[in-house]
Amino acid sequence: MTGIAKEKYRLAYKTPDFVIEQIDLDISLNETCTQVTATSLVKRQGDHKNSLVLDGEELTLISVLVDKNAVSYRIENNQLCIDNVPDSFELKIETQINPAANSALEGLYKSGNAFCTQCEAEGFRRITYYLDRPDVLARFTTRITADKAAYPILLSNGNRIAAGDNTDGTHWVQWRDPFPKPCYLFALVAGDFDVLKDTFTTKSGRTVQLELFVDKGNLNRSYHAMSSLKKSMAWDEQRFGLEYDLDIYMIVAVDFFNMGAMENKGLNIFNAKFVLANSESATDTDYFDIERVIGHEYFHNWTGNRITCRDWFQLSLKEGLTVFRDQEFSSDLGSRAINRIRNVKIIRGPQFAEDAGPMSHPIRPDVVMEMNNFYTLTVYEKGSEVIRMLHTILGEERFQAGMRLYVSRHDGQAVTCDDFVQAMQDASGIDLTRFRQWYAQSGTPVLNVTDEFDAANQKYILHVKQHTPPTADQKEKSVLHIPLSLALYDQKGGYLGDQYDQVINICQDQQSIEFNGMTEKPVVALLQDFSAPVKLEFDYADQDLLVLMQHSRSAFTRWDAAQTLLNKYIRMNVERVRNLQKPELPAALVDVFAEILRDQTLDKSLIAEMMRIPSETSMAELFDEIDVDAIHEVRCFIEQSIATQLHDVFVEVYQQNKTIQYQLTQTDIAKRDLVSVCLAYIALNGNEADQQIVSAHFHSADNMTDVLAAMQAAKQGQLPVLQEMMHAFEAKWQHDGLVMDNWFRLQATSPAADCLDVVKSLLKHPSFSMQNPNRLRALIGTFSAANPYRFHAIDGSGYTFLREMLDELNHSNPQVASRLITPLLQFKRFDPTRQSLMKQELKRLSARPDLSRDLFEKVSKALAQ
Ligand code: B3K
Ligand code: ZN
Repeated sequence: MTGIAKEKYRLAYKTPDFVIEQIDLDISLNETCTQVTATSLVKRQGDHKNSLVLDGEELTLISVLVDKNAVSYRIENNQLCIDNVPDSFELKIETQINPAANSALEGLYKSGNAFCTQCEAEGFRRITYYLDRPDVLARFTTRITADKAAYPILLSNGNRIAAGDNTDGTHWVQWRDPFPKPCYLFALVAGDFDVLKDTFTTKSGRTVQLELFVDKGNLNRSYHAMSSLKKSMAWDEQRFGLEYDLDIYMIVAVDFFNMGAMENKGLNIFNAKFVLANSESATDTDYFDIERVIGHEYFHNWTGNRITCRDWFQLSLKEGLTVFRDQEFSSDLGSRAINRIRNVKIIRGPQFAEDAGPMSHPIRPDVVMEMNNFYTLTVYEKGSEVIRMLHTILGEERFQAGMRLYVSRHDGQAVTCDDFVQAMQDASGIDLTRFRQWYAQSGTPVLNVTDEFDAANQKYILHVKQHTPPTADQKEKSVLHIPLSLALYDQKGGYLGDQYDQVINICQDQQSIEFNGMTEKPVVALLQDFSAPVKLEFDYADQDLLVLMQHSRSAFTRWDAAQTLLNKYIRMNVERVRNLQKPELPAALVDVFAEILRDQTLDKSLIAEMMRIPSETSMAELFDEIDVDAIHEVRCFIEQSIATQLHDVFVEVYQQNKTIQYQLTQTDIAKRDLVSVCLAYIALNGNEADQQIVSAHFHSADNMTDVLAAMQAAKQGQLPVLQEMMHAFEAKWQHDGLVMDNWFRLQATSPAADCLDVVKSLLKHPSFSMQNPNRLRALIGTFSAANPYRFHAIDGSGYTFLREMLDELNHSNPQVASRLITPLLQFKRFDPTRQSLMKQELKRLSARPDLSRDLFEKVSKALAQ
């Protein structure tokens, strides 16, 4: 294994022995030999004689000076140790690095022709020796020198304070960031870009320069990102009262990036996927995601940058809160219900799976080997659910008072999740003692609810029990504070009033709730808006679910009732298929779908969401042991039954909603969403006329959403027209990797028997590259995570393929490898044959003496189960 795989514990936190208050970086860029000189003011903290110990990886050390004098030092386990340093001194360190050889995309690296950096979590140590921890806050100046012709634009954090030309064809720019920051927020970019400029006037009247840098020729794809940035800045002022603080805000889009984007102070670096869009090349979902991610990184300026994490175990302090903020941003600007539905799907699907697997951890983990492994759905998405519960318990007004207190108390500090909850408690006066357990406990709690109707006394009683099953990391679980939102309806779906629409605080393992004045047994909508990230067990009668689906006041509840009803039939049919019986679907269920489809009062995106059958991966979460074949068969059966029985309705709704000319409006986005769903069902029938509709949709499309809807439909229905569409698409877009990702994804999710062979052959496609994380995710990631039917082929070929890919990526990009491995880690959920095939591949990986720390942590946890 490379490096030392040592576990770090949250409770072992110690304040740093030294602080660095000021660092001046002088960086002379060169592809293979970049010179870095770091001059820092170092101060001893507290009464001790400890040596100065700095982190550094993949560095060539040239010299170390303390107060301008050469000193002796040691390099031990990737750390530079200097003994007997003064209490306060100037430290000057010269190092060399090789950005061209940096395929891990951490630290300073080349993305195409540009230089860029990624320092979170622990990448700054690949630039220079430093106290690479988030609780050391320094003021940075950065002087960059580079060849002027190749790199006319040189960027870093803060304000540009000086620049000049040298006689050797190089030039330099110096930047100063006035805000003290941890080194993970440092950034540097050098390259030749097109730039889109704009300004934003803050609520106090300051003008901020906005600059968006994209690859040459991409300016026509940058406008949406800029308008998203301005919307984010305005929204944060309106909803949270938070104003931007520097005079300039820059965003750079790069092609090679391990994640979505990075919130470096004043200089965000983005995966181009979350910047570039025009109607021809981007889907409605791409547009939405760009706005969301631009918002997310911008919101970090306060929740992350001005107030940061004391240590990396506190990651959810900034990520959970910032995801909550970006979700609220999307909901305030668009449809709250649709946003909620999509976010809840992520929690109930992959997050619940993570919590049930070998990597299960609390939103504030206790033990970490490789920090990059903890940028998880649990820390981000469940973390945001925890913030959302606080919001539900406190209400908007008190929550905002809590935010104001948090900001005023901790601005400029590196703090903990406890500090955040304390501010919420102090501002609201609400005791959050039990609530804090959400930070400490992993796993998915189960809320078991039963009801009782006492006609004689006109009482309706709900009995609620909570428990959290043990997880891989934690056997003992305790009681949580769970906000349970519920509402009562009468048997015909009439709303019984606000007094029966409430949030109940469940704080004990068993609790009963009584409602008086009930002349008939009501229908209860439980866990409205998914008020807590829990699994709900309640034995709903079909009839009650139908009432909620058709009459609930909440769009979310309508969708949720439809899901619950579908889930009942999914469970039942998987059982039937396993017992070699034919699957079946009651006619009444299909009738309800017909009614939903025709309902003119419903939001069209809501109809689309209600008509979508859960994916095979989310269906899997309904079962302890996953039977991929039965699940596939049942899903196909349900889709096919609805497609056949409602064929004419789909055609009718398709025709009514097809948009003519592309417009990025809520109404048209919803229409295209519904049209895509209809088209997929139409393709499942696949007769001559249906194929004609799909083909015409493709050829008449003036935007990427419609193009892909046609291709997706043709793929799902395995229509002959698919070939021609795929060729046309490839011919048109092969020069554009981002757009081609859609093409790779389509083939990676094919239900066809030769899917894996096709995926393997695509590894050699000219648009594919093993170096580009977007391509890797689109082809290999999609095949293994989103095509369970083919990935889990009983001959183990899918597993071997993924392991071979991981073998290759282990060295070149361990972070991406560690993301791609997820489906293999879940082996315990499968039948014995598949389990042993999957384990065999994991064992092969674990036998490698050079396994990266990233993969080692996951593989060893999985095998230890
Ligand atoms: N903070 C970064 C993620 C860094 C991931 C490091 N492996 C992006 C974000 O959450 O906004
Ligand atoms: Zn974030």
